[in-house]
Amino acid sequence: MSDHSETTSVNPSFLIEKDSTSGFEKIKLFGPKRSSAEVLLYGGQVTSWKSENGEELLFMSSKAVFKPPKPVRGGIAICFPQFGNLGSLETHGFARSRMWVIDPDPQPPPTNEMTAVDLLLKPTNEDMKIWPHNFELRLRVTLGAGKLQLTSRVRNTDNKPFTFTLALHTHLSVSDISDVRVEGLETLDYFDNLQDRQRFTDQGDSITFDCEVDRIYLSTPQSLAVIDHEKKTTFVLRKTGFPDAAVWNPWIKKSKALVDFGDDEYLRMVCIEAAAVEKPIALKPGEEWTGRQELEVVSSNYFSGQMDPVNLKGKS
Ligand code: TA6
Repeated sequence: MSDHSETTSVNPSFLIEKDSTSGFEKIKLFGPKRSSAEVLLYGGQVTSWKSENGEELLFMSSKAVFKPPKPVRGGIAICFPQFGNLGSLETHGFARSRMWVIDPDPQPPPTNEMTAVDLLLKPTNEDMKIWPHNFELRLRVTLGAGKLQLTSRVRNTDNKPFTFTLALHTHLSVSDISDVRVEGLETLDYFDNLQDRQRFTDQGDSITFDCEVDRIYLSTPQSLAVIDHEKKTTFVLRKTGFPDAAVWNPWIKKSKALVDFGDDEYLRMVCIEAAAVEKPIALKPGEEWTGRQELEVVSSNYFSGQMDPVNLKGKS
């Protein structure tokens, strides 16, 4: 996101700024050293996560469009109440193209040196026409040393049950997709969006990329790893409440077809997303569901090979 912004108000742990390029209000969280995170009130979307040395860790397309109701291409978007395009709603639901508010009733601030902001989305009357269920969707974005946590909570505030699917559409910045490996999904079943969402079993070693990959892995482990060989860094994704995980790289042809995506930007990004898709989450009136995704960036030699269940089998 652009650096030209006007500060509109300051909270002890975060800043609310208006980004003069996009015109959207954004919240900026500050962490140790030069680490930071930015979240747009539009879509409740994380658009930046910087490491302690100030390096941007998330991918944002240089062609992203900041014009509602178009979703913003990149960062971490919330796909709710529908992930994908199988239901009656727009692809990935409407939460990422609505204006959120700062939660007027936030949870207590985090301890252990972390800073957080709590956001809230409730349906408008228009939303109720397309998805006739009353809900409160909360997102807590927490920044710590080398870590970014997103905690999503869905409460059924209606008088009838509803079901939903949800994913945290996470775009990681990588140095070269042909030198990236995803570990932790080996031997699992997945839906392949490139083959009419048919179900397959992964036969491979870790996932590498030499063509478009668009899969939803099912019943996955809580910890996954994205290893960037060139940078010698690994993103560790730890999730709770999210049984599935989506993996996507558009590769050459799809990149050229997406108007809000640079033709060669597929080289520098990969999506890995905590998701609840195969089994929609059902909530009775008054019930609340929580799903959390934590991203941590560590040096690669710490993780390489440790996520592969084949290797793990030999380990106690
Ligand atoms: O998360 C992967 C995916 O579902 C892919 O199917 C691809 O369509 C991607 O999302 C793009 O979604 P978006 O609506 O952000 O263009």
